[in-house]
Amino acid sequence: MHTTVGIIGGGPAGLLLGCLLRRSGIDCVILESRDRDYVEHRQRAGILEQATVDALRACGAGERLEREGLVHDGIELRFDRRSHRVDFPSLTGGRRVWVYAQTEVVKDLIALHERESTPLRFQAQVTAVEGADTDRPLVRFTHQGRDQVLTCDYVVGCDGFHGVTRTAIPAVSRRDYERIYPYSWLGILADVPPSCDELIYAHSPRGFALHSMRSTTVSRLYLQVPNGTDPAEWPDERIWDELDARFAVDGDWKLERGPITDKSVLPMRSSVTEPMRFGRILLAGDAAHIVPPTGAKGLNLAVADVVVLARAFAQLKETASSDLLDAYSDTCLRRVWRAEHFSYFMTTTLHTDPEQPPFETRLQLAQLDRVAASRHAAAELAENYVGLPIAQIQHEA
Ligand code: RFL
Ligand code: PHB
Repeated sequence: MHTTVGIIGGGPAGLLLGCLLRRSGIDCVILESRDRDYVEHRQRAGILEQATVDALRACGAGERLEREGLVHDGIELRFDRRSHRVDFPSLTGGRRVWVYAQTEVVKDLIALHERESTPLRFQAQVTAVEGADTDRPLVRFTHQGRDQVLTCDYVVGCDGFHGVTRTAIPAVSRRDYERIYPYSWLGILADVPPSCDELIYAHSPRGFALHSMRSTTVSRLYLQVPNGTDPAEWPDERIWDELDARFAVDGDWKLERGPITDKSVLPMRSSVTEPMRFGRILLAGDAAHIVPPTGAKGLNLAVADVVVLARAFAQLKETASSDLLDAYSDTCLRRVWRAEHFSYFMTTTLHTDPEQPPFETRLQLAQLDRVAASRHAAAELAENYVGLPIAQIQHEA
Protein backbone atom coordinates (compact mmCIF):
# COMPACT_ATOMS: atom_id res chain seq x y z
CA MET A 1 0.00 0.00 0.00
CA HIS A 2 1.34 3.47 -0.86
CA THR A 3 0.11 7.00 -0.13
CA THR A 4 1.46 10.53 -0.45
CA VAL A 5 1.06 11.43 3.23
CA GLY A 6 0.77 8.73 5.89
CA ILE A 7 -0.88 10.22 8.98
CA ILE A 8 -0.35 8.42 12.28
CA GLY A 9 -3.06 9.20 14.83
CA GLY A 10 -6.72 10.10 14.44
CA GLY A 11 -6.96 12.78 17.14
CA PRO A 12 -7.78 16.39 16.23
CA ALA A 13 -4.39 16.95 14.52
CA GLY A 14 -4.47 13.85 12.30
CA LEU A 15 -8.16 14.15 11.42
CA LEU A 16 -7.93 17.84 10.50
CA LEU A 17 -4.73 17.39 8.51
CA GLY A 18 -6.46 14.64 6.54
CA CYS A 19 -9.39 16.96 5.73
CA LEU A 20 -7.13 19.82 4.66
CA LEU A 21 -4.96 17.59 2.46
CA ARG A 22 -7.97 16.08 0.72
CA ARG A 23 -9.27 19.57 -0.04
CA SER A 24 -5.98 20.23 -1.84
CA GLY A 25 -6.28 16.96 -3.75
CA ILE A 26 -3.45 15.29 -1.82
CA ASP A 27 -4.07 11.67 -0.93
CA CYS A 28 -3.47 10.38 2.55
CA VAL A 29 -4.17 7.45 4.86
CA ILE A 30 -4.97 7.95 8.56
CA LEU A 31 -4.05 5.15 10.98
CA GLU A 32 -5.60 5.31 14.48
CA SER A 33 -4.87 2.69 17.15
CA ARG A 34 -8.13 3.11 19.11
CA ASP A 35 -11.69 2.38 18.04
CA ARG A 36 -14.04 5.11 16.86
CA ASP A 37 -16.17 5.17 20.00
CA TYR A 38 -13.12 5.61 22.24
CA VAL A 39 -11.71 8.47 20.16
CA GLU A 40 -15.09 10.24 20.01
CA HIS A 41 -15.65 10.13 23.77
CA ARG A 42 -12.19 10.91 25.16
CA GLN A 43 -12.75 13.90 27.50
CA ARG A 44 -10.21 16.63 26.86
CA ALA A 45 -10.12 20.27 25.84
CA GLY A 46 -13.01 22.70 25.58
CA ILE A 47 -11.78 26.11 24.36
CA LEU A 48 -11.29 26.94 20.68
CA GLU A 49 -9.45 30.03 19.47
CA GLN A 50 -10.91 31.99 16.57
CA ALA A 51 -8.17 30.64 14.26
CA THR A 52 -9.15 27.08 15.20
CA VAL A 53 -12.80 27.79 14.46
CA ASP A 54 -11.81 29.36 11.12
CA ALA A 55 -9.79 26.24 10.19
CA LEU A 56 -12.67 23.91 11.05
CA ARG A 57 -15.10 26.04 9.06
CA ALA A 58 -12.74 26.21 6.07
CA CYS A 59 -12.52 22.43 5.84
CA GLY A 60 -16.28 21.98 6.10
CA ALA A 61 -16.45 20.82 9.74
CA GLY A 62 -17.93 24.01 11.19
CA GLU A 63 -21.66 23.55 10.75
CA ARG A 64 -22.58 22.08 14.17
CA LEU A 65 -19.95 24.23 15.88
CA GLU A 66 -21.72 27.25 14.41
CA ARG A 67 -25.04 26.08 15.89
CA GLU A 68 -23.97 24.66 19.24
CA GLY A 69 -20.68 26.41 20.12
CA LEU A 70 -20.85 29.09 22.81
CA VAL A 71 -19.00 32.33 22.06
CA HIS A 72 -17.18 33.70 25.12
CA ASP A 73 -16.05 37.32 25.44
CA GLY A 74 -13.99 36.96 28.60
CA ILE A 75 -12.90 34.98 31.64
CA GLU A 76 -13.12 35.66 35.34
CA LEU A 77 -10.09 35.53 37.62
CA ARG A 78 -10.75 34.90 41.31
CA PHE A 79 -8.15 35.50 43.99
CA ASP A 80 -8.08 36.86 47.51
CA ARG A 81 -11.91 36.40 47.63
CA ARG A 82 -12.11 39.00 44.82
CA SER A 83 -13.36 38.63 41.29
CA HIS A 84 -11.94 40.30 38.18
CA ARG A 85 -13.22 39.96 34.62
CA VAL A 86 -10.83 40.04 31.63
CA ASP A 87 -12.75 41.32 28.61
CA PHE A 88 -11.32 39.88 25.40
CA PRO A 89 -12.85 42.00 22.61
CA SER A 90 -11.96 45.37 24.17
CA LEU A 91 -8.39 44.23 24.93
CA THR A 92 -7.61 42.40 21.67
CA GLY A 93 -9.31 44.38 18.92
CA GLY A 94 -12.46 42.28 18.90
CA ARG A 95 -11.21 38.72 19.30
CA ARG A 96 -13.02 36.09 21.41
CA VAL A 97 -13.02 32.31 22.03
CA TRP A 98 -15.52 29.48 21.60
CA VAL A 99 -16.58 26.81 24.05
CA TYR A 100 -17.00 23.59 22.04
CA ALA A 101 -15.68 20.29 23.35
CA GLN A 102 -12.84 18.40 21.68
CA THR A 103 -15.11 15.32 21.66
CA GLU A 104 -17.47 17.23 19.35
CA VAL A 105 -14.66 18.51 17.09
CA VAL A 106 -13.47 14.91 16.70
CA LYS A 107 -17.01 13.62 15.94
CA ASP A 108 -17.50 16.34 13.30
CA LEU A 109 -14.15 15.58 11.62
CA ILE A 110 -14.78 11.81 11.58
CA ALA A 111 -18.24 12.38 10.08
CA LEU A 112 -16.63 14.51 7.37
CA HIS A 113 -14.10 11.78 6.56
CA GLU A 114 -16.91 9.25 6.43
CA ARG A 115 -18.79 11.38 3.88
CA GLU A 116 -15.63 11.85 1.81
CA SER A 117 -14.58 8.19 2.11
CA THR A 118 -11.09 9.00 3.41
CA PRO A 119 -9.02 5.90 4.15
CA LEU A 120 -9.29 6.30 7.94
CA ARG A 121 -8.51 3.03 9.73
CA PHE A 122 -9.45 2.59 13.37
CA GLN A 123 -7.79 -0.10 15.50
CA ALA A 124 -4.72 0.23 13.28
CA GLN A 125 -1.79 0.17 15.70
CA VAL A 126 1.40 1.61 14.25
CA THR A 127 4.40 -0.31 15.58
CA ALA A 128 7.27 1.38 13.73
CA VAL A 129 8.15 4.22 11.35
CA GLU A 130 11.29 3.60 9.32
CA GLY A 131 13.40 5.33 6.67
CA ALA A 132 13.11 8.93 7.87
CA ASP A 133 16.18 9.89 5.84
CA THR A 134 15.11 8.08 2.65
CA ASP A 135 12.72 9.20 -0.14
CA ARG A 136 10.19 6.57 0.85
CA PRO A 137 9.62 6.23 4.58
CA LEU A 138 7.44 3.35 5.68
CA VAL A 139 4.96 2.70 8.43
CA ARG A 140 4.46 -0.74 9.97
CA PHE A 141 1.07 -1.35 11.53
CA THR A 142 -1.26 -4.08 12.70
CA HIS A 143 -4.87 -4.04 11.48
CA GLN A 144 -7.50 -6.76 11.83
CA GLY A 145 -4.89 -9.16 13.16
CA ARG A 146 -2.55 -8.69 10.17
CA ASP A 147 0.86 -6.99 10.04
CA GLN A 148 0.85 -4.45 7.21
CA VAL A 149 3.18 -1.89 5.62
CA LEU A 150 2.29 1.54 4.27
CA THR A 151 4.93 3.28 2.16
CA CYS A 152 4.65 7.07 1.94
CA ASP A 153 6.20 10.15 0.39
CA TYR A 154 5.92 11.75 3.83
CA VAL A 155 4.90 10.51 7.27
CA VAL A 156 3.24 12.88 9.73
CA GLY A 157 3.21 11.81 13.38
CA CYS A 158 -0.02 13.10 14.92
CA ASP A 159 0.12 10.31 17.49
CA GLY A 160 0.21 12.32 20.69
CA PHE A 161 2.71 12.32 23.51
CA HIS A 162 2.88 8.51 23.83
CA GLY A 163 3.08 7.89 20.08
CA VAL A 164 5.82 6.08 18.17
CA THR A 165 6.73 8.62 15.48
CA ARG A 166 8.86 10.89 17.66
CA THR A 167 11.10 7.96 18.55
CA ALA A 168 11.71 7.29 14.83
CA ILE A 169 13.76 10.49 14.79
CA PRO A 170 17.29 9.56 15.90
CA ALA A 171 18.02 10.82 19.42
CA VAL A 172 21.13 12.66 18.19
CA SER A 173 19.00 14.67 15.77
CA ARG A 174 16.34 15.86 18.21
CA ARG A 175 16.23 17.76 21.46
CA ASP A 176 13.50 17.21 24.05
CA TYR A 177 12.68 19.91 26.61
CA GLU A 178 10.47 19.00 29.55
CA ARG A 179 9.00 20.23 32.81
CA ILE A 180 6.80 18.19 35.15
CA TYR A 181 4.64 20.05 37.67
CA PRO A 182 4.13 18.96 41.29
CA TYR A 183 0.34 18.78 40.94
CA SER A 184 -2.41 17.27 38.75
CA TRP A 185 -6.03 18.14 37.91
CA LEU A 186 -9.06 16.20 39.02
CA GLY A 187 -11.62 16.89 36.27
CA ILE A 188 -15.35 16.25 36.53
CA LEU A 189 -18.32 16.45 34.19
CA ALA A 190 -21.62 17.22 35.94
CA ASP A 191 -25.20 17.28 34.69
CA VAL A 192 -25.90 20.76 36.02
CA PRO A 193 -26.16 24.12 34.24
CA PRO A 194 -22.94 26.14 34.69
CA SER A 195 -23.02 28.49 37.70
CA CYS A 196 -21.38 31.20 35.58
CA ASP A 197 -21.64 32.67 32.07
CA GLU A 198 -17.87 32.66 31.55
CA LEU A 199 -15.01 30.44 32.75
CA ILE A 200 -13.69 31.10 36.27
CA TYR A 201 -9.98 30.56 37.02
CA ALA A 202 -9.57 30.59 40.81
CA HIS A 203 -6.37 31.01 42.83
CA SER A 204 -6.89 29.99 46.45
CA PRO A 205 -4.70 28.98 49.41
CA ARG A 206 -6.30 25.52 49.09
CA GLY A 207 -5.19 25.18 45.46
CA PHE A 208 -6.41 26.08 41.97
CA ALA A 209 -9.94 25.49 40.67
CA LEU A 210 -11.50 26.05 37.24
CA HIS A 211 -15.16 26.27 36.34
CA SER A 212 -15.72 25.51 32.66
CA MET A 213 -18.67 24.10 30.75
CA ARG A 214 -19.64 21.87 27.86
CA SER A 215 -23.11 23.29 27.15
CA THR A 216 -25.89 25.21 28.88
CA THR A 217 -26.76 22.03 30.79
CA VAL A 218 -23.38 20.36 31.41
CA SER A 219 -20.59 21.79 33.61
CA ARG A 220 -16.90 20.85 33.49
CA LEU A 221 -14.90 21.62 36.64
CA TYR A 222 -11.32 21.01 37.72
CA LEU A 223 -9.52 20.92 41.07
CA GLN A 224 -5.76 20.98 41.64
CA VAL A 225 -4.81 17.74 43.45
CA PRO A 226 -1.46 16.17 44.41
CA ASN A 227 0.28 13.97 41.81
CA GLY A 228 -0.70 10.33 42.15
CA THR A 229 -4.22 11.12 43.41
CA ASP A 230 -6.74 8.29 42.97
CA PRO A 231 -10.18 9.67 41.91
CA ALA A 232 -11.70 7.12 44.35
CA GLU A 233 -10.34 9.31 47.19
CA TRP A 234 -12.76 12.00 46.02
CA PRO A 235 -16.42 11.09 46.60
CA ASP A 236 -18.85 13.55 45.00
CA GLU A 237 -19.63 15.50 48.19
CA ARG A 238 -15.94 16.04 48.89
CA ILE A 239 -15.44 17.43 45.38
CA TRP A 240 -18.35 19.90 45.65
CA ASP A 241 -17.29 21.02 49.14
CA GLU A 242 -13.73 21.64 47.96
CA LEU A 243 -14.91 23.51 44.85
CA ASP A 244 -17.14 25.66 47.10
CA ALA A 245 -14.18 26.50 49.33
CA ARG A 246 -11.85 27.38 46.43
CA PHE A 247 -14.36 29.51 44.51
CA ALA A 248 -15.40 31.42 47.69
CA VAL A 249 -15.72 35.12 46.93
CA ASP A 250 -17.08 38.16 48.75
CA GLY A 251 -20.57 38.93 47.48
CA ASP A 252 -23.35 36.88 46.00
CA TRP A 253 -22.37 33.68 44.21
CA LYS A 254 -23.51 30.10 44.52
CA LEU A 255 -22.05 26.96 42.96
CA GLU A 256 -24.88 24.71 41.79
CA ARG A 257 -24.34 20.98 42.38
CA GLY A 258 -25.53 18.10 40.22
CA PRO A 259 -24.85 14.45 39.39
CA ILE A 260 -21.19 13.83 38.47
CA THR A 261 -20.98 11.66 35.33
CA ASP A 262 -17.22 11.49 34.78
CA LYS A 263 -14.17 11.83 37.04
CA SER A 264 -10.50 11.60 36.02
CA VAL A 265 -7.06 12.78 37.07
CA LEU A 266 -4.65 14.31 34.58
CA PRO A 267 -0.99 15.12 35.22
CA MET A 268 0.50 18.45 34.17
CA ARG A 269 3.47 18.57 31.86
CA SER A 270 5.25 20.97 29.52
CA SER A 271 7.38 19.51 26.75
CA VAL A 272 8.74 20.42 23.34
CA THR A 273 10.63 18.31 20.79
CA GLU A 274 12.85 20.17 18.34
CA PRO A 275 12.96 20.17 15.38
CA MET A 276 9.46 19.14 14.31
CA ARG A 277 10.81 17.66 11.08
CA PHE A 278 13.50 15.13 10.30
CA GLY A 279 13.86 14.24 6.60
CA ARG A 280 10.46 13.01 5.45
CA ILE A 281 9.03 12.58 8.92
CA LEU A 282 7.13 15.47 10.49
CA LEU A 283 5.56 15.86 13.92
CA ALA A 284 2.37 17.78 14.70
CA GLY A 285 0.26 18.47 17.80
CA ASP A 286 0.88 16.64 21.07
CA ALA A 287 3.41 14.37 19.34
CA ALA A 288 5.72 17.40 19.25
CA HIS A 289 4.66 19.45 22.27
CA ILE A 290 2.58 19.29 25.44
CA VAL A 291 1.30 22.20 27.51
CA PRO A 292 -0.42 22.08 30.89
CA PRO A 293 -4.13 22.76 30.24
CA THR A 294 -4.32 25.99 32.29
CA GLY A 295 -3.94 28.17 29.19
CA ALA A 296 -6.33 26.05 27.05
CA LYS A 297 -3.70 25.89 24.29
CA GLY A 298 -3.14 22.15 23.54
CA LEU A 299 -5.83 21.60 20.96
CA ASN A 300 -5.34 25.03 19.39
CA LEU A 301 -1.61 24.42 18.91
CA ALA A 302 -2.35 21.07 17.29
CA VAL A 303 -4.72 22.78 14.83
CA ALA A 304 -2.22 25.57 14.06
CA ASP A 305 0.51 23.01 13.27
CA VAL A 306 -1.58 21.13 10.75
CA VAL A 307 -2.90 24.29 9.08
CA VAL A 308 0.71 25.38 8.48
CA LEU A 309 1.64 21.87 7.34
CA ALA A 310 -1.30 21.51 4.95
CA ARG A 311 -0.37 24.81 3.30
CA ALA A 312 3.18 23.55 2.90
CA PHE A 313 2.04 20.31 1.23
CA ALA A 314 -0.32 22.29 -1.03
CA GLN A 315 2.55 24.54 -2.10
CA LEU A 316 4.71 21.50 -2.81
CA LYS A 317 1.99 19.97 -4.97
CA GLU A 318 1.10 23.16 -6.86
CA THR A 319 4.53 24.71 -7.42
CA ALA A 320 7.04 21.97 -6.53
CA SER A 321 8.54 24.45 -4.06
CA SER A 322 9.44 23.05 -0.64
CA ASP A 323 9.96 26.50 0.92
CA LEU A 324 7.03 26.24 3.33
CA LEU A 325 7.80 22.64 4.17
CA ASP A 326 11.41 23.55 4.90
CA ALA A 327 10.20 26.36 7.17
CA TYR A 328 7.53 24.20 8.89
CA SER A 329 9.42 23.45 12.09
CA ASP A 330 10.66 27.01 12.67
CA THR A 331 7.26 28.51 11.81
CA CYS A 332 5.47 26.29 14.30
CA LEU A 333 8.05 26.40 17.07
CA ARG A 334 7.70 30.15 17.33
CA ARG A 335 3.99 29.84 18.19
CA VAL A 336 4.66 26.73 20.29
CA TRP A 337 7.18 28.45 22.59
CA ARG A 338 4.87 31.45 23.00
CA ALA A 339 2.07 29.10 24.07
CA GLU A 340 4.48 27.14 26.29
CA HIS A 341 5.38 30.34 28.08
CA PHE A 342 1.76 31.44 28.48
CA SER A 343 0.68 28.01 29.75
CA TYR A 344 3.58 27.98 32.21
CA PHE A 345 2.69 31.50 33.34
CA MET A 346 -0.99 30.66 33.89
CA THR A 347 -0.10 27.42 35.66
CA THR A 348 2.53 28.80 38.01
CA THR A 349 0.54 31.98 38.75
CA LEU A 350 -2.70 30.18 39.62
CA HIS A 351 -1.60 26.93 41.34
CA THR A 352 -0.46 26.94 44.93
CA ASP A 353 2.15 24.30 45.61
CA PRO A 354 1.61 22.99 49.16
CA GLU A 355 5.37 23.29 49.71
CA GLN A 356 5.69 26.83 48.37
CA PRO A 357 7.00 29.53 50.70
CA PRO A 358 4.44 32.24 51.63
CA PHE A 359 6.68 34.68 49.72
CA GLU A 360 5.72 32.95 46.45
CA THR A 361 2.04 33.11 47.25
CA ARG A 362 2.37 36.88 47.74
CA LEU A 363 4.14 37.16 44.37
CA GLN A 364 1.30 35.26 42.68
CA LEU A 365 -1.26 37.60 44.24
CA ALA A 366 0.78 40.64 43.22
CA GLN A 367 0.80 39.36 39.61
CA LEU A 368 -2.96 38.70 39.61
CA ASP A 369 -3.55 42.13 41.13
CA ARG A 370 -1.46 43.62 38.32
CA VAL A 371 -3.71 41.96 35.71
CA ALA A 372 -6.74 43.37 37.52
CA ALA A 373 -5.25 46.89 37.81
CA SER A 374 -3.40 47.41 34.54
CA ARG A 375 -4.92 47.42 31.08
CA HIS A 376 -1.53 46.47 29.64
CA ALA A 377 -1.18 43.43 31.90
CA ALA A 378 -4.76 42.37 31.17
CA ALA A 379 -4.19 42.83 27.41
CA GLU A 380 -1.09 40.61 27.56
CA LEU A 381 -3.14 37.84 29.14
CA ALA A 382 -6.10 38.33 26.81
CA GLU A 383 -3.98 38.36 23.62
CA ASN A 384 -2.35 35.09 24.58
CA TYR A 385 -5.63 33.49 25.62
CA VAL A 386 -7.49 34.28 22.39
CA GLY A 387 -4.40 33.37 20.33
CA LEU A 388 -2.86 34.98 17.26
CA PRO A 389 -4.18 34.42 13.74
CA ILE A 390 -2.26 31.52 12.18
CA ALA A 391 -1.46 33.49 9.01
CA GLN A 392 0.14 36.27 11.04
CA ILE A 393 2.49 33.87 12.78
CA GLN A 394 3.40 32.27 9.48
CA HIS A 395 3.96 35.63 7.82
CA GLU A 396 6.16 36.92 10.65
CA ALA A 397 8.32 33.80 10.78
P1 RFL B 1 -4.19 13.31 20.56
O1 RFL B 1 -5.55 13.86 20.75
O2 RFL B 1 -3.51 12.72 21.74
O3 RFL B 1 -4.31 12.24 19.40
C1 RFL B 1 -3.28 11.32 19.13
C2 RFL B 1 -3.90 10.10 18.53
O4 RFL B 1 -2.90 9.19 18.13
C3 RFL B 1 -3.33 7.89 18.47
N1 RFL B 1 -2.13 7.04 18.57
C4 RFL B 1 -1.80 6.09 17.65
N2 RFL B 1 -2.40 5.70 16.52
C5 RFL B 1 -1.83 4.69 15.82
N3 RFL B 1 -0.68 4.06 16.22
C6 RFL B 1 -0.05 4.43 17.36
N4 RFL B 1 1.09 3.81 17.72
C7 RFL B 1 -0.60 5.50 18.12
N5 RFL B 1 -0.24 6.11 19.28
C8 RFL B 1 -1.17 7.03 19.53
C9 RFL B 1 -4.07 8.07 19.78
O5 RFL B 1 -4.96 7.00 20.06
C10 RFL B 1 -4.79 9.37 19.53
O6 RFL B 1 -6.08 9.19 18.98
O7 RFL B 1 -3.20 14.41 19.95
P2 RFL B 1 -3.48 15.63 18.91
O8 RFL B 1 -4.30 15.18 17.77
O9 RFL B 1 -2.17 16.25 18.70
O10 RFL B 1 -4.44 16.63 19.73
C11 RFL B 1 -3.96 17.34 20.82
C12 RFL B 1 -5.05 17.49 21.89
O11 RFL B 1 -5.72 16.26 22.09
C13 RFL B 1 -4.43 17.93 23.21
O12 RFL B 1 -3.48 18.96 23.01
C14 RFL B 1 -5.42 18.49 24.22
O13 RFL B 1 -6.56 17.72 24.39
C15 RFL B 1 -4.65 18.64 25.55
N6 RFL B 1 -5.50 18.43 26.69
C16 RFL B 1 -6.27 19.46 27.09
N7 RFL B 1 -6.14 20.67 26.48
C17 RFL B 1 -6.92 21.69 26.86
O14 RFL B 1 -6.78 22.78 26.29
N8 RFL B 1 -7.83 21.52 27.90
C18 RFL B 1 -7.99 20.31 28.54
O15 RFL B 1 -8.82 20.18 29.43
C19 RFL B 1 -7.19 19.23 28.15
N9 RFL B 1 -7.33 18.02 28.75
C20 RFL B 1 -5.56 17.18 27.34
C21 RFL B 1 -6.51 16.99 28.36
C22 RFL B 1 -4.71 16.12 27.01
C23 RFL B 1 -4.76 14.89 27.67
N10 RFL B 1 -3.79 13.88 27.32
C24 RFL B 1 -3.09 13.93 26.08
C25 RFL B 1 -3.26 12.96 28.22
C26 RFL B 1 -6.61 15.74 29.00
C27 RFL B 1 -5.75 14.70 28.65
C28 RFL B 1 -5.93 13.38 29.37
C1 PHB C 1 -12.15 22.70 29.55
O1 PHB C 1 -13.28 23.18 29.34
O2 PHB C 1 -11.94 21.49 29.56
C2 PHB C 1 -11.02 23.63 29.80
C3 PHB C 1 -11.20 24.98 29.63
C4 PHB C 1 -10.16 25.85 29.88
C5 PHB C 1 -8.93 25.35 30.27
C6 PHB C 1 -8.74 23.99 30.41
C7 PHB C 1 -9.78 23.12 30.19
O3 PHB C 1 -7.92 26.22 30.53
